[in-house]
Amino acid sequence: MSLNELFMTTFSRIPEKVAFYFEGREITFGEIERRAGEVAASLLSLRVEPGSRVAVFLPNGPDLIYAHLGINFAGAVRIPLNPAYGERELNHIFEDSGAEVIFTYPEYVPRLKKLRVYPREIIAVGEENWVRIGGKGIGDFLVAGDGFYDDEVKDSDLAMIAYTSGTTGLSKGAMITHGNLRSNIETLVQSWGWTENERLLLTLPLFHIHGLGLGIHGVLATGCSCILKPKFDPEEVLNILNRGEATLFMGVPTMYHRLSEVQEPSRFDLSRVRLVISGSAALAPALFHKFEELYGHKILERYGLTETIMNTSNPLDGVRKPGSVGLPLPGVEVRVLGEKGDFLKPGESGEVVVKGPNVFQGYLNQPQATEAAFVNNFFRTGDLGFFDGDGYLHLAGRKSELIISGGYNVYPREVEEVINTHPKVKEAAVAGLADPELGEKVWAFIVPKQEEESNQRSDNGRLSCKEACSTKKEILELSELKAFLQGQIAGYKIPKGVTLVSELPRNAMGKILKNKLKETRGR
Ligand code: MLC
Ligand code: AMP
Repeated sequence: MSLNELFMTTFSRIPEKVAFYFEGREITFGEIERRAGEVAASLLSLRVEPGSRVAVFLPNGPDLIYAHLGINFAGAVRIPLNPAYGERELNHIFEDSGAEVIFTYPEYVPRLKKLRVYPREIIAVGEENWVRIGGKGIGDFLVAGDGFYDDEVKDSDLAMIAYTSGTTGLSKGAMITHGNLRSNIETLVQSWGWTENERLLLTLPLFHIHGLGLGIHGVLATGCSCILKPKFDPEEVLNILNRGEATLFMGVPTMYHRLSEVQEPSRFDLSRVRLVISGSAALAPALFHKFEELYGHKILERYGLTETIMNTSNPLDGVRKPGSVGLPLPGVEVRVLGEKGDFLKPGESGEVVVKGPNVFQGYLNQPQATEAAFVNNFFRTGDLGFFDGDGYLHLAGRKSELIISGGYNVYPREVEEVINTHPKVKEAAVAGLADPELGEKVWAFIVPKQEEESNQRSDNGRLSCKEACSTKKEILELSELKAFLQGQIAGYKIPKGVTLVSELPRNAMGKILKNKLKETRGR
């Protein structure tokens, strides 16, 4: 059964029921089916073939949902994009994916038209109508298509290409099938006791697997209702939960941190909430305990990746262990691999590898990276961890330098490459520093070009390099660097701080010693 068929069973069962409450609007399952059918029929009239790639560059809201579903209903492959992406990210994704069509808001169109590469058809999604801006001029996009969906789509067909930050400095498109997404959401619905009677409060961004593959897909698979928000606001979330309007909440640890830091948390009674779930980054045991103390809920932590959707989860009914990401989900094989390629025993640490119907098909246009990502049909997550004696997985770091800031992944190389193009920068290294709210924050260590001048001047007995580097504001202001990066890369990748250094510490092989750099920040 494809994802389309799974969702169609909900639409035909409860067409009158409200699926989404969004900014004062109520959208029924029947309305979603009608709007998605229209989008699908309209895409076909633009000669979008099954398997073609179509991007969605929209913020949270019903339009994003109609676009995503409509693309799959047409048999095409959707590419979710963060509206915060800058020129560099977008040029690469359009070039790599060959996306033919893009759904976006009219106000984003000028940004797209400035890019080196963009899709042949831009669909400007307006309140009244959806306008097609393409090679053949401007016209109405939507045609009637009630009830239309491509019922020939199979489990093995691609449903989504989700771009994940890449170690090489450019993101990679993870190819995810209908079967990957369908099997995973069915498993999660079972594991978390998620039924039609639930009401989900969803404040996650809908362009990542967490908000989309769990949140939206969960609503469409179960037929539960969802209060959907444009963004996360801790007071608003607590007020909604306090009023008993939602029974289920899912978020990243930064959200739970903010929920635990509000003034007078005793104002809020969360006893009518059934379940709160955390993932995308490590939930500190101290936060698990604090949240339980304040609100009486043991947060259920689970673990996933864009490439595999969800792998493990703490149990609904059994023990939820703080500091552990729980047990492998039914049907998902999770093992820990040793240095020699052998599977390790409980208590032994190695790389976490995953096999199952949830595992993606590889990276688009990247046969080498795909080959390197698998060993004996197991996907190498790059996460390090071990199983305890009860079969619970504990994560303990990563093989790569990946930074996870507030649940968003940032690869240092990508940020370094852009910083290195700044005229005042000689060389830059980016690392993650521990942060109580974000988990890790992006930080840049920069050797400024001026330093060479300073060195020369110090030869003449004037300003020494040490002095020049310590008066960093004179050389490169953080605000100057931020302004330079803005528009090129998404805001969450922009360093929260800069430390100017006279050189980057390296080992004998010339590799930058990031841990040593982090120590220079004294953290
Ligand atoms: C926003 N900003 C961040 C940031 N989020 N900076 C660092 N790290 C982050 N996570 C910056 C913005 O660029 C902006 O900067 C400023 O903060 C305010 O932006 P905002 O949009 O108002 O931020 P806020 O609402 O506070 O966002 C915090 C957050 C958000 C925690 C709500 O980051 C978030 O929704 N995170 C969830 C990410 C997620 O869904 N990950 C799932 C990946 S899938 P400026 O300078 O421009 O003002 C995955 C698999 C799995 O990992 O297992 O789930
Ligand atoms: P992404 O590529 O954005 O899908 O992020 C996937 C990464 O998020 C994983 O490889 C992990 O490093 C991290 N992650 C997801 N869930 C958890 C969790 N519960 N605890 C720790 N790390 C997590």
